[in-house]
Amino acid sequence: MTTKVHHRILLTGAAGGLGTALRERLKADCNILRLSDRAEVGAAGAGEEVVVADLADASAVSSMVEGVDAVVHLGGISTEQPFELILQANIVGAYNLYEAARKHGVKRIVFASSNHVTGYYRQSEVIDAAAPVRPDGYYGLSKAFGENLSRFYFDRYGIETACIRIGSSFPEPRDRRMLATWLSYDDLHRLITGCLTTPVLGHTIIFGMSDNAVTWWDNRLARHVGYRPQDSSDVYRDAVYARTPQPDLQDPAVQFQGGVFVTKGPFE
Ligand code: NAI
Ligand code: 15L
Repeated sequence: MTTKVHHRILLTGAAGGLGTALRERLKADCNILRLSDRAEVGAAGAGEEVVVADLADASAVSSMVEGVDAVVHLGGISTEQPFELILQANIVGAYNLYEAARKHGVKRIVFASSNHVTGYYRQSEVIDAAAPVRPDGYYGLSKAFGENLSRFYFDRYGIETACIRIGSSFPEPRDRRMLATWLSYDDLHRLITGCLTTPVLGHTIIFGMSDNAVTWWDNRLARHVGYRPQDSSDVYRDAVYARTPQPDLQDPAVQFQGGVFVTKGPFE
């Protein structure tokens, strides 16, 4: 058996789509996988622990984090929503997580950021991690907060974080936009493993996409993570074109990288 870099890893958002997809895969990266969510994740299996916690509850988050070596933080609101919902889960929740990590000596975190941090770049632009953020809503703003929060905790306390700006991680690309943004579950796991195991991570922003021919994102500033995607949206291209209409180039959802997220709100 190979030696695992981390003994116990905490996976937040374990009841969600990506949490469910990663539950088995992440067992290769640790001896004990602690699963947490405010929703039901089911009984703990072999090599698993379950801790129910709302990210907005600082005391519950502290207990959730105590005793873990690394965190894969997926928990939170994952779509554009009214600010109050985003505030509690994604902003207060991220603060609670990093405070708990500081108090309990956690040294490395993988943070599920999002392409919506830069959703207002155009689909005709290619950006890297040094490009200024251009969030496309409250959700994207909350992920930008998480990126800055984690940079502060690295600069001040040395907690290393990889902010993965995940594109669209689903079993298959659903539309033409996702031919550029798609990230397979296996590639997501490869990317997280790279972030968890690279000897020196620092504070790193990396775009989470598979090896898609059409891309808006350049990961040259994160080569030290050692991520080599093995899947590609290209195999779905003909099928996606056949079942989706010709795009309207006047539609903001077609102009901007954030897609339909740029059309959500206001919420009054
Ligand atoms: P999801 O919505 O399926 O899962 C999120 C989980 O977080 C849910 O199980 C939910 O119960 C939990 N959660 C929400 N608020 C919480 C709170 N206050 N306390 C505790 N748990 C809470 O989302 P999905 O697709 O699994 O995404 C996981 C993460 O990756 C999210 O942070 C999302 O923003 C991010 N992401 C996902 C992308 C994708 O394509 N699936 C793309 C970009 C980012
Ligand atoms: C996200 O950040 C969302 O969590 C996910 O549900 C998708 O909508 C994805 O972005 C996307 O941009 O396709």
